Amino acid sequence: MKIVSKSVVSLLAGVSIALGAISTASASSLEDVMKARGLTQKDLLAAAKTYTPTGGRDEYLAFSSGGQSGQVIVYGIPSMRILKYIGVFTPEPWQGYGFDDESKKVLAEGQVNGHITYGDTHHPALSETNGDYDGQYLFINDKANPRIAVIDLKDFETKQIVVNPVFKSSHGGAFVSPNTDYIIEAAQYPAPYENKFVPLEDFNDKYRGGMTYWKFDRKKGRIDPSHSFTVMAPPYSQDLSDFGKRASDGWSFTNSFCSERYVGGIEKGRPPYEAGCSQKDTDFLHVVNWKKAEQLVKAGKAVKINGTDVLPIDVMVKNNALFLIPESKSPHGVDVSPDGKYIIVSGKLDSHATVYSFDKIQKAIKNKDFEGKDAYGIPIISMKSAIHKQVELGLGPLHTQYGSRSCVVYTSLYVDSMVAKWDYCEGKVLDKISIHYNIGHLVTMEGDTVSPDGKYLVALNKLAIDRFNPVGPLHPQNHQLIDISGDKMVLLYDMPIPLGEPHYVVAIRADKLKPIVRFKSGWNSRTDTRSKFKTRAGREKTTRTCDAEGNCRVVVNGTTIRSHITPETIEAVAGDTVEIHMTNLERAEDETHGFAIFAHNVNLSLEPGATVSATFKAGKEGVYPYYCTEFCSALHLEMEGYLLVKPKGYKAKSVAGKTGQTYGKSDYEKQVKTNNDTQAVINSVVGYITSTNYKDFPPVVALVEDATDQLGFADDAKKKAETAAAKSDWQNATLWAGQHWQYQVKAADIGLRAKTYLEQHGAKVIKK
Ligand code: K7E
Ligand code: CUA
Repeated sequence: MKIVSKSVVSLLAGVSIALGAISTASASSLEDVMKARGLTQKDLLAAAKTYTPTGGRDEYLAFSSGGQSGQVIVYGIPSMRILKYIGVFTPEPWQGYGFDDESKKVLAEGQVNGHITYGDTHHPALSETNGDYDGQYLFINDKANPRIAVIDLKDFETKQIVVNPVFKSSHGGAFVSPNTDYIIEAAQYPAPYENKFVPLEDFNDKYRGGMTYWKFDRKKGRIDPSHSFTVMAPPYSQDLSDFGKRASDGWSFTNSFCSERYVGGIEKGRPPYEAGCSQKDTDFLHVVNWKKAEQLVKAGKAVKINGTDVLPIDVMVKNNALFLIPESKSPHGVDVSPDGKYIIVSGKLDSHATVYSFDKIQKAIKNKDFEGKDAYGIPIISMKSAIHKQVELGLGPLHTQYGSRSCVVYTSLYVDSMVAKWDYCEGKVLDKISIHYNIGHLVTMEGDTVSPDGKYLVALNKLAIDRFNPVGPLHPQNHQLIDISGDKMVLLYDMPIPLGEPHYVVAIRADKLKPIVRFKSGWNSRTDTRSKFKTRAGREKTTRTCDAEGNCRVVVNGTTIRSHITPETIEAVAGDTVEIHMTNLERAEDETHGFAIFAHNVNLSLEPGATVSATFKAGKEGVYPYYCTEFCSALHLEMEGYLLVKPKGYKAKSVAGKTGQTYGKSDYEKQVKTNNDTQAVINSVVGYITSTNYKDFPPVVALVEDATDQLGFADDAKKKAETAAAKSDWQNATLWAGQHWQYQVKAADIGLRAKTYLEQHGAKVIKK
């Protein structure tokens, strides 16, 4: 290929250098590197199991709670490379989340008390079909301000946040029923359902716990609060939950701590919560027939509290829909086996894990084999009647995940800082591995579904202590990747998580996810509808209208495309409300533009196809530059403009534009020469691409479409240049010829990307 334009050469040089470097041999041998870095054969083997060469993909994607960051972290397994932070309960500037009007609405609908800007996320849950992940939706709870968020995995964006109408905190959520009919959210700290003051002396009578069953409308992809309901529970601190599946479908399980109903108050001389809440040897596992509860709500047996349906305890008891079973001291995890026949509960203050048999529970219910009732009249099934096995695992067992082989499970041991692999059918420990340090949850691949894959386990460790370079007193968390494909567990990799305390992670086979690469044109991604502010190329406009009281509104319908923002100036008068609606006209993969304005907290992310809005008050007169925040092209820095806020009553002196440079005929001719040379480069690239079977490569087809668009714009600019030249208007002729060249460069850049892709993916030349 003959490269003729110097500027194009420098612009495109990077591509060929990168290609040339691939074959350059490393200066040192593997042995040298091992010696220099002090690596063992075992390290190399671990590295080979996680290392993912450039362009490689992960087998699984993990969705991690972002803890107090109120976000979700997405990373690949086994590479442990972070791919995305999804803004959920907290504004996330890069994605424009909480900055554009569309996402502000999502956050506002999920608002508690008007000013909450964080969430304490604990448990992400993937949507399921027949108990298996289907890759469509992700849900996550906020413990601090009891809420559930819905994230659509088509675009990895938060679509909805619902606020629990009766709880004042929530922990045992989000977990989904096998067909995602419901998402459970259990309370944690008991509180009155009504939003008013109730003294702690009334704790036993007026404070309540409970389980909310949020109805999910899959067709709309949203939770339907009007068909959701809450099962009231005693003021025990409900903790984790899980839905029954297969054998136990229709039931759900929620454990609890502090069934002592202890109320602390050290400032009044009372022993603290931690003492009062761990005195009894057992707490209660709540067993709920949610399908029965659903019928009771439909039959009008619920009462309305704060506008939501609540099933009182006595209604649940009378209809055989709520039972308790004792469980070991301060339990934490509750995890239903893939076949639904067993429920494993661990007690933080007990060295055992307890395996309950669903079959035995049902028998006890049928035979009314109860050891008594609690203070609220709920029948208690005796532990003895419900237990399949109790297994001594080690200190501080918490959470359990299932493996691919039947009867094999993995349980985290918080106090021991270990993972125990054990057989819950036979009740014996198979293997243990040390982790670093103090593990909370753990995740195996698709480990909470009806068909776990096993393969890898990630230990979600609360403390990192000495594992990483020190970065001050606040340490990252440590997610450790463990190979569980063999009999012995093998530690492979430490990944620091520097964004809050993730409690739980779910991991799905990557090929189940089918995210889009661009939005339909003019898309409002938060409502999943065409935005009414969608603007086409050439239809950009700015209007200013005032009402009778003299309140004025500037409405901008603008667009972005490499490398300009239309309009390039926005004029307003001090005190105006400004509404900016930007449509990104790009169709090319990964061509996102940003839009930020000085001093107005306007910061948008415009993914290809998206229409995004910002409404703000232009309060003070002044000059406010705006620009594109994504390095989108060689002329990204020139993607700029001005918001001019004029003082009231300002009169312009002249309408003519000013410029610092004038151009003559020779400038125009020089530019035309450059353009012709560039066209030769483009023609040669186009010649190569069209000689191949490029249509077999969808990413290349998309690039070719994009390049064709750019060349269309180029033609338009060329005509404008020629019209100006015909009138000897060399100033405009030169500038439009320059614009012509801009489009050519973009087309050439895209063409070369396509060419590189074809060469690297073995495209065949099919015509000469
Ligand atoms: Cu931290 Cu599931 Cu909230 Cu256990 S939870 S660790
Ligand atoms: Cu668009 Cu930078």
